[in-house]
Amino acid sequence: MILVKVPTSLGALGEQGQEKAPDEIINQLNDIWSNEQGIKPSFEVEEIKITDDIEENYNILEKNFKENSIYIGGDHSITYGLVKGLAKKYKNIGLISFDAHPDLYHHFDFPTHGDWIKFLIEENILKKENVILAGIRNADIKELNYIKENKIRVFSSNDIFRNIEEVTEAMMESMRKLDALYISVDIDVLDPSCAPGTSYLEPAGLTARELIYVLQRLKKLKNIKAVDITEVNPSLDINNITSKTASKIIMEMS
Ligand SMILES: [Mn+2]
Repeated sequence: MILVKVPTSLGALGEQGQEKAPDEIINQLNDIWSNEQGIKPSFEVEEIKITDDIEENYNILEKNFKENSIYIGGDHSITYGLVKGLAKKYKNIGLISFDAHPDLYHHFDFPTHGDWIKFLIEENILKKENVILAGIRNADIKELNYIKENKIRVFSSNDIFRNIEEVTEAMMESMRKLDALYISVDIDVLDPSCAPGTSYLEPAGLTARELIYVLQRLKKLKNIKAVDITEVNPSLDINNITSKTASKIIMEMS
């Protein structure tokens, strides 16, 4: 598996620390001896060189997108450029975003970590019917209206808690037939007890076990082309819990 470091916090609008995550997460990988299938995957590590121009970075990410890679952010805005890269190679693409937030809140003229999904939809890079938001539990009213108007599929944290099997099955069913699938994980989809090292702590999230269970099932889909893990912030972490959890997610998805 190719691990691609994307060390940036530019899309987080002034927050800092996410740029330190790739090295820390890769460091923690050394402590995991095997994944839960009893396999020790081998990794090749690459890095996308980021500039201090956020819009230029999206072009760089799009141009450097490679299939069968796990991208390690960085703030969640990196997914915008990477999905554009995937969209250049495949026609009908899907996105499952695991996140406490919908990331549909429009801020400025360029995508940020709070609205990148809205940009992808409005720019016709991603069809709204091919988007699933998973783990949502704190949305702005404007975002909720957008979700309703555009009939975007949401499986909230509570939906996953109550019906993890059915929800996972439904995700797989709707994504199975697409040409390519992108899975994006914002670490704040997890409960703060499992991932304290992130900027927007949202109580009552998924446990690490619930997320890993869903991801292990999704991994069976043959059309997954890329995965990313974003918003880990080592500056806010406690005993490396968050970067360790992110490493485990990478192991299970490799
Ligand atoms: Mn989030």
